[in-house]
Amino acid sequence: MDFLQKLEKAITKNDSLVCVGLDPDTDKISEGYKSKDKPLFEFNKSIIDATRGSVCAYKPNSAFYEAGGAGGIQELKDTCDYIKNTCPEIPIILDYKRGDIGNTNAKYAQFAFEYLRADAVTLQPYQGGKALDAFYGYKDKGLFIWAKASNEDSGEFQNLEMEGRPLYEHVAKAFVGKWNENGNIMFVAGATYPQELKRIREIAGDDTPILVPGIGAQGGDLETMLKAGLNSQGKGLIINSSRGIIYGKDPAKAAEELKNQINTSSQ
Ligand code: NUP
Repeated sequence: MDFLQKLEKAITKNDSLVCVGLDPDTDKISEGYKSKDKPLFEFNKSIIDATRGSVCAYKPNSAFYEAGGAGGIQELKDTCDYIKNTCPEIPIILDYKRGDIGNTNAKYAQFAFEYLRADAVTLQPYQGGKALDAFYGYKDKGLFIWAKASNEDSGEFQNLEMEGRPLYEHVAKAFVGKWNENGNIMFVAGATYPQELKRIREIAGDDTPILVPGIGAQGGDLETMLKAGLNSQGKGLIINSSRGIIYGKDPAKAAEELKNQINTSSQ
């Protein structure tokens, strides 16, 4: 089963477009976890146990694990293995944002897909589509091109006008067309820029999922984002929340509430 099929099945099974971001911060997790041998992994286990029936994907961001050195990488591996063992139907999107020259990309792809067994990764488009060849070789995996970032001032380069349209539109057009031979290219677009999200949806068409971070802690408006990004069937979005769910008093309830809010608004 390829990534898109797996995602579709998870969306249907849990009736959910929610992606929980597994971004455990050693400064933020409670004392009870800090004293454990593998604090990030133990924290993640509790989040996964609480939310696996409410999500369509998990998105660990590699930065939160790399920060801890070798131990952190081990906890990322343990987290991916735990998802594979306890809810193999839920795809893992490794938020990785890699992109380099060809032979280096081959190593990034090997780490994500062969060592961690992630189902999808996020990638940088800046080095051009051809350089990502090593990733295209993994035809069953999902490749999320980071088209429009959620951060303040992400337009500094991404919205620069060239040949009559902003850079992020060139990125979306090239990756959904020229570089999408295997039909596994998707996009990342921040909830904080609904107009840009709308344009990316128009360019990407109905069949391309868009991963949307930026609601919850970053303050993106859910309703506006849904209006801008849903496809004509009221689907096509993977809606991420990390801090807004994992640090709440009751992550299970927070994930369910987000799922229900999305489902109510997208009908
Ligand atoms: O444009 C982006 N904005 C963004 O926040 C692209 C991303 N991949 N992210 C990631 O989504 C970010 O690095 C973090 O892992 C998650 C958002 O987390 P939160 O703001 O919901 O806590």
